[in-house]
Amino acid sequence: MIGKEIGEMLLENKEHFLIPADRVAHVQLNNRLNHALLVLTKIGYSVIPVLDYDYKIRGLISMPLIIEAITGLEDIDFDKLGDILVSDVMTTDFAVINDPYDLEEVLHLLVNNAFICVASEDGSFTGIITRSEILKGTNRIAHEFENKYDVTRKTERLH
Ligand code: 2BA
Repeated sequence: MIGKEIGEMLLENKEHFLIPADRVAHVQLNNRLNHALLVLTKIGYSVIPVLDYDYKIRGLISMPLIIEAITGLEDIDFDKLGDILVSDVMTTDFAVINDPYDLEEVLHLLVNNAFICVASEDGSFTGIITRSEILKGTNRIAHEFENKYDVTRKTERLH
């Protein structure tokens, strides 16, 4: 469990953790791979969410998934980029949590994921929480904790 004081300090920044949906680059289920490749190349992120027509989160698409889909035994066939749909290639194995989210769960999930998708109960995409935003918050605590609290080491138990 996250300690009470540390947890409270982390939560002071809670509203900054979420990058809202309208600022998250994404593609749609029925986009072709050439469009996804263009978006990923232009924005510079390596993985982005895939949404459906109702703005629900359905998967993630990445450069390696795209390249793998057009790679044959001996060659890469770039002509296939215009034929294959994002929905055929995206991964559906990704971290998603419901809003309002539990900070402890977020911290656990970010150990193995660069970002977590956040959705409302009905699956509508709310945004993402990234490692950088959480690291900014923990960095602040590392610098400010002892300005706010008197910390004394507990005496070690004698065995
Ligand atoms: P990556 O694309 O693998 O990026 C890893 C880290 O590199 C990012 O960590 C960020 O610190 C930096 N970075 C990469 N491309 C950047 C860019 N165009 N502008 C600014 N910084 C960039 P985080 O910021 O913690 O992001 C973690 C992951 O969340 C990213 O992994 C990306 O997959 C996703 N992501 C973050 N912001 C996004 C956004 N606005 N739209 C879509 N996906 C986003």
